[in-house]
Amino acid sequence: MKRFVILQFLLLLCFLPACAQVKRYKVEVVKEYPHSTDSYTQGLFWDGDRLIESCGQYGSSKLLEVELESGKALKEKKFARKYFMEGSAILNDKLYLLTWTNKVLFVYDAKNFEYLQSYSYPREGWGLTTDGSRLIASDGSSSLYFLSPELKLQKTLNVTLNGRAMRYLNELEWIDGKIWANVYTTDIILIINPENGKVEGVVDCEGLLPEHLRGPETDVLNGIAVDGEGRIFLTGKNWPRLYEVRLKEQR
Ligand SMILES: [Ca+2]
Repeated sequence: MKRFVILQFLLLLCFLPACAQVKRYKVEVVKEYPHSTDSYTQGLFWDGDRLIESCGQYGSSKLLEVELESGKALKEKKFARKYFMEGSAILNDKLYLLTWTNKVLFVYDAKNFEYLQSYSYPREGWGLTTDGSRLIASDGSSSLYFLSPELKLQKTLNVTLNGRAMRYLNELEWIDGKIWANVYTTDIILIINPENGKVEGVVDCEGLLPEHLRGPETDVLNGIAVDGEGRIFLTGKNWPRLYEVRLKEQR
């Protein structure tokens, strides 16, 4: 699948110059921080001055509050082996945490990670973010699902680039009125218009984690977070680094 997805993107990128409304970006590293190679990143976001990360895999799924400068966990909640945790987001002081195929979404107290409740969840859980009033979830397809805080489906958004459905949408982040989405198995992040689902920008992060920092455990780019000052942070599954980046538009 990986080869097919990359090929799909290479083809699309070739045609992008003819499509003026889709902007192309690369990323420039502003600053780098340590990131735990034991963290299979599925969700990453800021809650005020707290950096929150949810991590997957059976047997090592966890929810973390991370100290940016050291990469160390300030708070950690581990989960039973049967759960594979996915994306997470905080809305109205509640932390929502998706599971991949367990068909359940857990809700915790945002401050102390104490369990509050759970909802049955009909889709696969991949990425999660919020626009401040609704949750926005991905499930690995080209659709994004807008949910009320009580998990009622309010809108389904089909994401397209030049008219073609963009599958494998993964970790999400609401940045400046747009939805940013990692595309699973690629170094690509899409910037999506939340009204019509059109991709307005393609961010190529190839080379962000240099070869000499890659090991056998290093997995794909996944993890986008923006802080209150608009600084953007990216990492990947089991990456040894978390990067603050800025976009560089390609002409
Ligand atoms: Ca995120």
